[in-house]
Parts: sequence; structure tokens; C-alpha cells
Amino acid sequence: MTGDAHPKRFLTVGGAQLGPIARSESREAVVQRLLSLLRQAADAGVELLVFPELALTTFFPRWHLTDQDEIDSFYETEMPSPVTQPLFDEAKALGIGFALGYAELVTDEDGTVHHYNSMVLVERDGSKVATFRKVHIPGHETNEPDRPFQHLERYYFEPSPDGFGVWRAFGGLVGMMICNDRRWSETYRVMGLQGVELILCGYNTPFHFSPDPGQNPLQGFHNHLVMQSGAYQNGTWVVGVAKGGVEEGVDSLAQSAIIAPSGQIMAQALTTDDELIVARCDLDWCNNYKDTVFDFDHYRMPEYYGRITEQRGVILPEEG
Ligand code: ING
Repeated sequence: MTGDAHPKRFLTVGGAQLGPIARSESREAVVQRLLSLLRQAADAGVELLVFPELALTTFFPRWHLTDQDEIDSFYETEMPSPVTQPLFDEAKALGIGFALGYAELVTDEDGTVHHYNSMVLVERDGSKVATFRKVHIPGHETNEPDRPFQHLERYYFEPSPDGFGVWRAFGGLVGMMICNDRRWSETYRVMGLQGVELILCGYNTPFHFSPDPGQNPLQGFHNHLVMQSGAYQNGTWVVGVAKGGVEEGVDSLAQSAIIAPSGQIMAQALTTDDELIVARCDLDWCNNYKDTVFDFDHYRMPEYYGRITEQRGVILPEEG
């Protein structure tokens, strides 16, 4: 048979899972770990490598810090900076694109300072595709000393001003989400309605969930449940990459995974440390779902979905 008139769009994707980053660990030392994973990825033929959320420092929202200089020390004011430039340089030299989660401090034109939980996407030629900012900010706003550790993301970060985008890159349609975003079905659908074929996600997920510790043993199940369902219901690949292990005394979920549009897990981390996972992603496989069971234009009924955008919380039915 002659060559296929429409060659399949394969993209070899890597997840660069990180083990713990100590509070005292320098960015230089962390960048060396990222470079090691990048080189492993190059040897494995990876074209796009995904790093976790807040991949340059320890997960500092676990503490209630009050010294502004110390707080600001966890944010990046430029990306790349002299410290992260080596990662950008080596990735470009190797022809590997990457997504990197970091705490972003940005000052806008009128001098307002913003603090975002961000992820930058860089193409294989070293060009910046986009910077995504986390939309769903979990945890709490003020110190709760009764907790074994804090989860003060709502004290340290403001939500994205942009929402969820999808970009033409890596020969396909690529979107991003960060950690808690992955738990909300709207995250996937908003990108699904833009035709997304590959969603990149980083996460830091402590096993202990103070509001309901009964969920603790289910963290791994919930992690894969939401990403597998989001992938299947929108016919997209999903790459979820952890910073896991016991970081500053807090045991955090690893189990990074690369998930196919069918919802099947194609690759999964075995350890709770720095570990590369790889999958050869057939981006055209997305259409097996987008053109059939989830043919949105043919089957969706948005006339009945109004509550999803009109309401934030629950409105109960009238009392009988
Ligand atoms: N971490 C957690 C996450 O969504 C969390 C917060 C944990 C929420 C467990 C609910 C249950 O995975 C971040 N960084 O969002």
C-alpha cells in the first residue's frame, strides 16, 4: 500500500516527575535536577517534557509566612531568569519543548503587583508559546494553626485573569491546567470546546486533606479518576506530573501519568522521586472520540446547561 495520504501526528511526550524539594534547596540545585530529567528525555526521544507545578522551589503554601522578602523569594520575577536560563538553553539545543510550573510575580502597567501560580509552555525552537495561570485556587486565605500544615494558596496566589486557552503548538492543539484545576470538569470542557488534543498539568497534592481526612486514602484514586474522565469526555491526551514524596515532612502524592483520549493510562510513575515517564502520543486518536461519541456540535445540549455558567454555588429546589 502506498504511503498514508494523511500521516499520523505522533508526538513523544515526557512527564518529568520530581521528588521533594527542600526549603533550603537552591534554585541552582533544582535546575540541575530538571536538566538531568531533560537529558534523560532527550535520550528517550521526547519532544515535549512536562515539569510539575511550582517546580523550582518547595511547596511554600504549606507555611504561613509573614516576612514579605521571604515570601517574594519564592516567586520568579522573570522567566527565564539567569538561574533558569540554562534549562531554556539546553532544551533549545536538544530541540525539546517543555512546560514548567513556577510562582510568578508580575507588575502590570499601573504598578499593581500580581502573584500567580503559573506554567510556561516553550516550543522546541525555544520560543515561548504561552504562560498559563491557575484558575481554581484551593485551600484557605488565613493561617489555620490547628492544621498539621497549611494549604495557603488563596493567601499567596490570585486566580488567572485569562482562563483556559488552547494553543497551536507541537503539531497539535495544546492546553494547560494546574493541580486543583484538574478536579473541575469545566476545566477540560472549556478546552475541549477549543479542540484541545493534549492537556499539560503539574500538581503538588498532599495525602492529608484537613477538611475531610477520609479522602486521604483516596488521593491516588481521585487523581487518576479526574484526569482519566477529563481525557475521555473531551477526547484529549492528559499529562499529569507530580512533585511527590515527603517534602518538608508532608507526604505528597506522586503517580504521575500520561493518559490517552480513551481514558487509558499509557504511562505511570513507579516511584515518589525524580522520574521520567514517556508515551508516544497519537494526536489523531483524539478524533476517534471527538468525531463519534463526543461529537460536541452534534450531541451537546447547551440550552440545558445554563446553570453551569449562571450559578457559582448550589440553588436548591423549592421546599415541597
Ligand atoms: N493541591 C491540591 C490539589 O488540588 C487539594 C489541593 C488536595 C484539594 C486534596 C483537594 C483535595 O491536588 C493543589 N496544589 O491544588
